[in-house]
Amino acid sequence: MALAEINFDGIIGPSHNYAGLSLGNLASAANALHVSEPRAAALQGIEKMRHNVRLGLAQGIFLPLPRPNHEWLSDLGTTADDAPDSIRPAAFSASSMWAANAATVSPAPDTADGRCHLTVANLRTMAHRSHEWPDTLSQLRLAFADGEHFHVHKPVPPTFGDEGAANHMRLSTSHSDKAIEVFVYGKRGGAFPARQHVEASRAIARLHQLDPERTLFVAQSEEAIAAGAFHNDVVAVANENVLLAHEQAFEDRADFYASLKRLLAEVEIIEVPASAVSLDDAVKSYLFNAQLVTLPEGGMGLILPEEARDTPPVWTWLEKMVAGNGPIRKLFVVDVRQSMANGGGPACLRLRVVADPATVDPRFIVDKAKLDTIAEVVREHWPERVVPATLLDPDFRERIEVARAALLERLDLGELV
Ligand code: SUG
Repeated sequence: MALAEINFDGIIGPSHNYAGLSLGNLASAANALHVSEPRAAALQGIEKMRHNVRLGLAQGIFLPLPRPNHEWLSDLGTTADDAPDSIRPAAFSASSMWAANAATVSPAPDTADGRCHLTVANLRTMAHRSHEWPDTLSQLRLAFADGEHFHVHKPVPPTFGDEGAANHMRLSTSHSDKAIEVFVYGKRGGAFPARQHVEASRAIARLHQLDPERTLFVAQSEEAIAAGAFHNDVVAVANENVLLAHEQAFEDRADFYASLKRLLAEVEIIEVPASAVSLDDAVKSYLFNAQLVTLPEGGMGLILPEEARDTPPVWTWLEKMVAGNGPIRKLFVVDVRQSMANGGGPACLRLRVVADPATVDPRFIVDKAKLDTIAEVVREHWPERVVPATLLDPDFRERIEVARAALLERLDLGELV
């Protein structure tokens, strides 16, 4: 079986808007009620996927969820017409685009039964994200229906907040080797909520049948959460044997690094000192929300948002790093500004699954031609602009439902209606 890392990107949905829904996510707050551009947003996401396909990386997709979520509104005793202003934007949110929050993934080499385990995230901390999981679960159960190779779990009980792969890292000599799985949780974030609870992480490690000797639970630093790192992937990223992290990402970094070195002799820890890049610049630029990937020709590359190049201390540090003799050899810059304005960078937009692509439902795997098809549907159906009042318009509602249905039809994914 040929295991590969497949990046599943969430296609940015036609209802993409800026509603300022995520306390602790500074970009979401700063852009609240601004004009959004769903069509441009989705095309930016597709262009990022095209870029990665050109690099020779395996690429998958997840489809936008049904919005507005009529079932959720009905459970709340209301409808899209009558919903109070405090609820309506949450029912329309396109937040499932941030696929790094869809699930936590433990690939086959790490689990006792030799299957790849996925637990859908309950996302219980933010109202607009708390109703993603039932539709995400249906999609995961379709994409990874092959029970010989995958086990898709329902969410951990919502008492314990779980935000998926954004708070999980895997370190190993190569993707197909048994890895050290690292779960990063928040204790306190001061004014902001800690969205990942340690009990949720521990439950996932048990459900995924991980080896306790090779599983680490690491607290995120309070100062990182307070600075706007609402997920670990805003201050750290790992790929194979490399960990790239901000000096202030973890509460007890010495202890964490010592454990990693003990468990994985080949680990390379690249720490960005606060004296070179402040936490504020790390959060503003999303330097760590890059996709750190192994390139087919060897070496690793960082796929960064344009904001990283626009932040001088960050770019200076990055250029110096790639000029050295380290494992990260190349920098690539992509434009995902529409997603970034809601606090979602290149890494937020994708869920990494290490598996044999032949075992995944092929409708969720894309190549250049399929991306062209998706772009065609987006150009034809996705709205160009959305302002807060747009969500009140019944024609807009119909339009976004027709848009999603058109995409499902073109991709032969009618089951997801
Ligand atoms: O959960 N933003 C998302 C961004 C998620 C980023 N994901 C990772 N770091 N992996 C969030 O805060 C903003 C929606 C709004 O305000 O309209 C939002 O949900």
